[in-house]
Amino acid sequence: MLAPTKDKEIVEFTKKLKDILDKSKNILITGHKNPDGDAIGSALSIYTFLKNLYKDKNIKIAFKDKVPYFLSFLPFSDKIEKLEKYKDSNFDTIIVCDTADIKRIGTFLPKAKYIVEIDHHKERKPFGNLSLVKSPLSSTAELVFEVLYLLNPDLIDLNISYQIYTGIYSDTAGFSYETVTTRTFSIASFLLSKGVNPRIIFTNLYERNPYRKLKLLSLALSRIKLWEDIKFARTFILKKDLEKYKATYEDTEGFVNYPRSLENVEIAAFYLEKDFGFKVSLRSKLYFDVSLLALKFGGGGHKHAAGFEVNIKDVKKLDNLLVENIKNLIENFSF
Ligand SMILES: [Mn+2]
Repeated sequence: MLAPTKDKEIVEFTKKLKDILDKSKNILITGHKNPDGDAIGSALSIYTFLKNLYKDKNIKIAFKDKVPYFLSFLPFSDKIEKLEKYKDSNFDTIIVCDTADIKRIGTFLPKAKYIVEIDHHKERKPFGNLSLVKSPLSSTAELVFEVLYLLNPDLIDLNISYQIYTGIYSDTAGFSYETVTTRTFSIASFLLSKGVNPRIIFTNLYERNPYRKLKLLSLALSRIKLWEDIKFARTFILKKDLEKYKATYEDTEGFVNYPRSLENVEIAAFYLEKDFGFKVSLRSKLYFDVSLLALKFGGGGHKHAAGFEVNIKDVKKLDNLLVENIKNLIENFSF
């Protein structure tokens, strides 16, 4: 049997959260825009748990954007609504998962007496009146698991196990980051004991690519540019490419991993053209902290995965800006 965490902060938070939830009639669970496996997995697991715990409360789950196709296999993903629907609503409690800054919600948050944050990002702008933040930590889903397990381990069913496992798995690229600890594996082991089939999760996350995505990927691969001196590689996708293949933004998910996979590359970027300019995803392989690079452009994230948005419309200009900033960081941090 897995022992519940003894972490004082988590234990204290869980007590306060239980208090708030007991008093709440209307509860909303949400997370950041363009939601990933961790945001959706964390939020869905809380939703499912609270539905198991309270039969008489009004519990909703909503995001700014729709659930990406590779997460639609998750139990109750069909319950996820658009946040827009609740913009004039009043909730007793809103729980926000995996969100470092209220701006990352992507839209207005409805009114609430209590705003609860659960997150694992290092650089944050706190916005809630009750928060639990642990960093470094594999995922928000791991933190949510600790809280739910403290609340009542018997309520963690197979549905919740799938939701949590997916959150941890996708935020660690399949348990491959150094944020993965022996505790992460103990939790994964507990989830497997509930009946999770890891193959189902892997296949849904990574082996449901639409044909158009691979066409788009071949274009992205053909555009990889490498700066050997600073171990940097990047690629990009433009709006007109998406139009050509009738693809959407979510079809570019994971593209940044290809320039990173090059031998001798430490830092990788993927530029995705948007109306305002480019959304830039950053990745590092071993030692470079891309969250520092993202911060220079008003973004953020983690050591190995970060991002920012910029209103530059020219790829070359963006290249030059990134190269210059990487060079500066390398000097400062002795690469
Ligand atoms: Mn996360």
